[in-house]
Amino acid sequence: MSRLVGPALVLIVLLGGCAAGAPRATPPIVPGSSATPREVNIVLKDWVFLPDPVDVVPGETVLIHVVNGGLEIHELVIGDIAVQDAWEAAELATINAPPGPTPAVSVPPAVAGIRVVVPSGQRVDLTWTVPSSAADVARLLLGCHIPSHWAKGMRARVIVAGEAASDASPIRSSGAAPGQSGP
Ligand SMILES: [Cu+2]
Repeated sequence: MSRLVGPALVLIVLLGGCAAGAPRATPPIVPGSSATPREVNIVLKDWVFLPDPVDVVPGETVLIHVVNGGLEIHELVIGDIAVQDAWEAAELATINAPPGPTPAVSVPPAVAGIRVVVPSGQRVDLTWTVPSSAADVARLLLGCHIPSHWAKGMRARVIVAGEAASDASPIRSSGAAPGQSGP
C-alpha cells in the first residue's frame, strides 16, 4: 500500500496547481467623467497596440496616456473603419517623401476621428469622450497608419467593458486598398 502514497500525493499537488493557475477576473471599471477622467494606458509597439481590445464604458471620459514603447514613430487613430481607411490612404500617399519627419497629412473632418502621433520613447496624453451609443463604440478601432504599419497588423479593437470581443469585428476585413496610393 505505501508504495501508492507517493504517486497519489504528486497527483493531488498537480491538480491543486492547475486550480490555482486559473485566470483572475478583470476588476470592474469605474467610468470616468469630464471632471475626473478615467486613466487608460495604451502602449504602441512595433506593430501592436497594448492592450487589445481596449475596454471603455459608453459616454465616459478617459484620459489616455499614449506611450510609444517601440523603436519606430507610431500614431493612435481612434475611429471606425471609414476613419481608418481615410488615414491609411492619406498617409500612404506620403510613402515616397524624403527621409525625416512624417509630412503633414490631413483628411476630411467627417472621417478625421481622433489622432495623435507619438515619437519613439515618448508619451502623449489625450482626453477622449467615448461615444454614448454602445453600437457606435462597437464600430471603433485603433489604428496606426504610418506607412506599412496598418498592413503589419497595427490595429486593435475597442469594446464595451464587460462584453466579449466579437469575432464579427470589422478589424480583419480591411487592409490597405491597392490602387489608392496616389500617382
Ligand atoms: Cu505604427
